[in-house]
Amino acid sequence: MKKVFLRALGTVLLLSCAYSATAHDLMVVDPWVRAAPPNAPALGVFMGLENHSGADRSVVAARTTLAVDRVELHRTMKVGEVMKMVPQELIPVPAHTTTLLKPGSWHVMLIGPEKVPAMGDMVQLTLVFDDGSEQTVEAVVRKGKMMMQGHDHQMSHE
Ligand SMILES: [Cu+2]
Repeated sequence: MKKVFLRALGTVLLLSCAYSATAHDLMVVDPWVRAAPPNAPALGVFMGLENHSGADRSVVAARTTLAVDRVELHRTMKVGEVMKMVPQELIPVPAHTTTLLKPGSWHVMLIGPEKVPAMGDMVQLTLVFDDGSEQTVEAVVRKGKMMMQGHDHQMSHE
């Protein structure tokens, strides 16, 4: 009798875990688009991705309501001797960690905007995750911080 109860309890716990995983265990924090000149060929989108769940997640695609040629997942990394933006299949967000999308690192790239949005405009961005879930956020257009330390330091280093 006790065994049956425990098994039932286990099922309930499993179900509740599965259920909570579909809620917002993955939080998008402070999404923003780097302000760019009107003729910019591409726009960088940055944010924090907080995974509060015990499951590894990844961003596998992104789309926007802004008129653009395409949206790509990028990572700025060293290729040979130079820093380059390299298209990525996914942006990993391991369990219980935060992946920071920031200048000089991971980012979403909006390529070929028909019209570059102005400072203060909101750009709607939908992130698609590997489990099929999606999240839509409004990213504000603002000036990119001049990063004197951290990643951009490496860029000017070599
Ligand atoms: Cu890029």
